[in-house]
Amino acid sequence: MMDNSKLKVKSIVKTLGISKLTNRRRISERFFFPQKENRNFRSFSFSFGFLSLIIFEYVKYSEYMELEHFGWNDFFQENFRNYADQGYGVGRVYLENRRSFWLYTEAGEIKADVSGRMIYHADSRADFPAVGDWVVFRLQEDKSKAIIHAILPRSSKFSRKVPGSSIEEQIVATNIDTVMLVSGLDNDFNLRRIERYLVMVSASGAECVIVLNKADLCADLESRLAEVKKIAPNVPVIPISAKNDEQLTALGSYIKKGETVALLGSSGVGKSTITNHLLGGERQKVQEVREGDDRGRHTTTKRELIVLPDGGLIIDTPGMRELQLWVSEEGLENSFEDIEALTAQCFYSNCEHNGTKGCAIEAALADGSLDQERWESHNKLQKELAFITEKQDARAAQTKKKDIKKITKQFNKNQKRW
Ligand SMILES: Nc1nc2c(ncn2[C@@H]2O[C@H](COP(=O)(O)OP(=O)(O)OP(=O)(O)O)[C@@H](O)[C@H]2O)c(=O)[nH]1
Ligand SMILES: [Mg+2]
Ligand SMILES: [Zn+2]
Repeated sequence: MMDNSKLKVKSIVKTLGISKLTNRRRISERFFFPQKENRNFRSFSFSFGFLSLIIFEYVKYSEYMELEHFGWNDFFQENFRNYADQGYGVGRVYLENRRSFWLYTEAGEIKADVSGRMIYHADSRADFPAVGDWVVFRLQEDKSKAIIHAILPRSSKFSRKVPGSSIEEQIVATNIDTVMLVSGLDNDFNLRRIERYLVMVSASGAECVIVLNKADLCADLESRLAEVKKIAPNVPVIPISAKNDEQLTALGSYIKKGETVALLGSSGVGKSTITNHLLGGERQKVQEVREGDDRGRHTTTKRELIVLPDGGLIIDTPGMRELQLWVSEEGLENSFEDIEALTAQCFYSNCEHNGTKGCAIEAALADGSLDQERWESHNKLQKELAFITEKQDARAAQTKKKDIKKITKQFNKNQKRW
């Protein structure tokens, strides 16, 4: 008598059609001349294939899920394809400290340094990774550290000129979907500074939302809102008080799963307070602003990319003391569409808006439809932009010269070898 388990095995084997595999003659028939009788085997193959496909898709999906958690999408996937074929790993920079980088990867968080080759080829600090970047790396043999070999193309970047006299780009954050431009509704409120930020955000390639924080300290919210809407007619403006959780829900629709939001704005406006409330804890250090000037103490000292419980990503940044442009002419035009439209109406196409006949700008200033301060702010930014562009061009020419020198040197070296 067969025991129970043997019977079970036999019935499974029969169902799957495996028993027929023992018959050699039938094997060739089954594979090369499929007939009615091997229907069981075919159904097994089909089920097996189908199951494998499901498992494969699941594994693939769960991998993507991991990276998507940090903002991975088709754009980066497409740019990573070649590296993936060569066995590289990919991770997102969430913190930077003196040329060391911390990455979110599928296998967890890891510290990384840039490769010697990357250092050799870098012309400026913009050629190094920044917070928000997706970087291509290889793990060191002991797996304790990663070496960054390349930066994947950026979908957006917010840059400024480095503080001081040096003409160099500093990347504040990259691969941002939305910039939340935070401004205080207390004594810190400054329309001209918002204008400057708007030019820079417009050049970054990210969407923009203006967050007017500390509404609890503002006596005339309506007129403040009207003033901001006038200089940024196409940008959503959200008044909140970060200390009030209920009001923070107004930001919810701009913080989407797998998307990155960067909080930018002066020191003390409440960026870290907002971050903490969205996180539901006291993660970021927050400090009282100094008495008298409301300018804070630069409490946050490092940019950091943080994963929120709802799946969104947020970059908390330190308030910037110097905010000098590093943009193209386009950034300025986009943020001053009203002035662009007026300029197009001037009688002379090369109108200098200086007592010229038929000048639409002067007419608008006279009837009050264009604020004198906004006009002056535009001119100041335009001048700054012209200065920067000139310096950038000079620098680019210098770099080109350096490159040619490098290539010539290499060429001469090779010639000698021959
Ligand atoms: N009254 C009021 N105070 C606020 C509000 N939001 C933030 N604060 C206070 O403003 C101060 C500065 O807030 P932070 O969050 O540290 O400002 P920050 O923008 O991160 O500043 P940095 O890190 O220096 O760039 C703290 O004392 C906060 O408690 C608000 O909505 N209302
Ligand atoms: Mg802060
Ligand atoms: Zn004119």
